Amino acid sequence: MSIDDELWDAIVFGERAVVARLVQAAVDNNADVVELLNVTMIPALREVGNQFSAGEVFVPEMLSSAKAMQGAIDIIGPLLTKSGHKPIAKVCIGSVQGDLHDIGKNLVAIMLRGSGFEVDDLGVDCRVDDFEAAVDRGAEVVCLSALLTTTRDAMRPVADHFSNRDDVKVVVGGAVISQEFADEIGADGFGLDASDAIRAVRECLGLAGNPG
Ligand code: B1M
Repeated sequence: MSIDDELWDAIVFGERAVVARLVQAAVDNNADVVELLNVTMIPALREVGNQFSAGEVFVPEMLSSAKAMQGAIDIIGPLLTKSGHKPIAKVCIGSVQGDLHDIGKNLVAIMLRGSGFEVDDLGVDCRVDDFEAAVDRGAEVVCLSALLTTTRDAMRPVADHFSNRDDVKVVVGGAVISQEFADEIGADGFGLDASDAIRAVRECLGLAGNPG
C-alpha cells in the first residue's frame, strides 16, 4: 500500500495517530506536502463528506476525520509559513456566524502567513462585530469562510458593513461560495481554494497576482 493510500484510509477512518505518523514520515522524507494535501488529504476528507451525504457515516465519524486532518495540518503548517519578513499587510479571517467548519479556513490562514501576510485568525462563528474589531486592530482585508448553504448568507451583512469603507476589502470563499455569489453580495474578491485566496487578497490590495 502506498503512503497516499494509507493516508487516504487513515483520514477516511479518522485514525488520528496513524495520520500524524504518516504525515510526519512524509515531512521527514522531504515529500511535497502541498501535493499530499491537495491530491490525497483534502479529497479524502471530501470522500467523508460524500459518505455523510449518502447516510453511510454520521457526524461523529466526520468529526474524527476532521480531527485527524487538523492534526496533520498542525504538522505541515510550519513548513508552509515563512517568517522573519516584514508583513505585506494585515488581514483577518474567520468562519462566518453559525459556521463551525474551520479546516479550510485554517489552511487559508496558513497559506496567507506563508505568503507574507500578518493574519488575525478570529476562529469560527464570527459576527460583524468580530470583524469590525479586527479592522480596528489594523486588518485591511476581511476574509470570510463558509461551508454551509445555511451560513453563507451570514457573509452578506459583513460585506454590507464594510461596503462604504474604501480602506477595507472583503474576500470570500469556501465550498458553497462562487464568484457569482461574491459579486451578488458586493465582496471585493473570491478565492476558490487556499492558493487562489492569496491571489484574491493580493489583487484587492492592488498587488500583482500570486508571487509564485
Ligand atoms: Co460538515 N458539512 N457539517 N462537518 N463537513 C459539510 C460542509 C457537507 C458538505 C457534508 C455533506 O453533507 N456532504 C455539509 C454541508 C452541506 C451544505 O450546506 N451544502 C455539512 C453539514 C451538513 C454539516 C452539519 C450541518 C451536520 C450536522 O450536524 N447534521 C454540521 C454543521 C455544523 C456547523 O458548522 N454549524 C457539520 C459539522 C461538521 C463537523 C464538526 C463534524 C466537521 C467540521 C470540523 C472542523 O472543521 N473543525 C465537518 C466536516 C469535516 C465536513 C466535511 C466532511 C469536510 C470539510 C473540510 O474540512 N474540507 C464537509 C464535506 C466537504 O467538504 N465535501 C462537510 C476540507 C477543507 C480543506 O476544504 O473547507 O472546502 P474546505 O476549504 C477549502 C476551500 O473551500 C477554500 O479553500 C480551502 C482549501 O482548499 N476556502 C476558502 C475555504 N475558506 C475559504 C476562504 C477564502 C478562500 C477560499 O477566502 C477568504
